[in-house]
Amino acid sequence: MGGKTLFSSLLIFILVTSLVVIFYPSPKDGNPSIGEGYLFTFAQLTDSHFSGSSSKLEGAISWLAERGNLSFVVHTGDIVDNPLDEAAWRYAYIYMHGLDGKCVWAVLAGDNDVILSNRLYTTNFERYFGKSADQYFILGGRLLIILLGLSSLDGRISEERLEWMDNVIEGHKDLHVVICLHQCLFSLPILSLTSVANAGEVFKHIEKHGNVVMTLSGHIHMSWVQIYVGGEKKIWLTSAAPLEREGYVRLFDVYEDRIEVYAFSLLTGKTYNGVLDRFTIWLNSESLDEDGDFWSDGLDLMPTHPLVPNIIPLQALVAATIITYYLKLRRRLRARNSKLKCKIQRTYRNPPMK
Ligand SMILES: [Ca+2]
Repeated sequence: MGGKTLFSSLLIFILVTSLVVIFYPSPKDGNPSIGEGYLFTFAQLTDSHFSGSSSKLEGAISWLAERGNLSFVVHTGDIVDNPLDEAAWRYAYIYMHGLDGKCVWAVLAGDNDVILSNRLYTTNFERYFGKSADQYFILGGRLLIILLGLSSLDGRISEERLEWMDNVIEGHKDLHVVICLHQCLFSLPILSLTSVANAGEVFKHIEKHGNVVMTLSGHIHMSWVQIYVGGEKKIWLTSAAPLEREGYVRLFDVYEDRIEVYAFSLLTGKTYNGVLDRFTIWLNSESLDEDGDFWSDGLDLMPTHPLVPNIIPLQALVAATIITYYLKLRRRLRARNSKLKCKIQRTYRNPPMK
């Protein structure tokens, strides 16, 4: 087998395995049907990032308002693109109030809502959505939802606010806790600067409690899931794709024993079935490897994907084998060519006697 063929085989293998990973099918298709133990549904929108008006936000809110079983809607920040855009704030207010009488709802501040050119502008956010950066809601006697809005230039959550959070959680020990904040608590290698600046401090506070199950964020404009293992219980750290791009709306069906997470876009009519869009959080799970890929949750790059990261060492192993085989083959061919050359030279120096 020639070198070109070997490398072609390697590229094909990497391409095929990568495609298998990307298009790995969800265990279920379409919206989940409501099963036994179902309690209620809540929704998350994030990063609508609009100037002037937004048919995407208006459409998403209208669609949510028509759903009969929705308990709560949270917008996790960057509802507008510019904190000084008065028209955008007026429309944001009108759109969100479309949920009045339908369900409880809340908006928390993101960096685009309150920061412009490295200056803090909270006036419009406070005028249209309230002064307090921190709020909490109790849903169906099951969930405690805590909102930590962005209120400083560096996005840090102060010790005082974290102590407030501790007291709220301490007062609701019987509830499962969901913390909403614009920036993520996890950091990705190329997006490490986008997480909460003092995430370590926040985790120290969260770890004091055994009932925090999930965090909801936006900001990085992509769906992602990581599981933080620490304290008494693991915590699902999630971010949702932005509303501004495809009209992404994330939904959470809450059951007695689990939360089914999925997503839909009214704009494209698309149901999102990827492993980062659709997954199940078991509220009292004892498992240390939720996706069964032999990587424990705390180390797993994608803890909802049963092939990742297994597929990465497999690709590396196949690549290393092919490269080793190619190098050995090349060395052998060179040795053979060298012997042949010597033989020809000897033949030339000692021509056969006539
Ligand atoms: Ca795993």
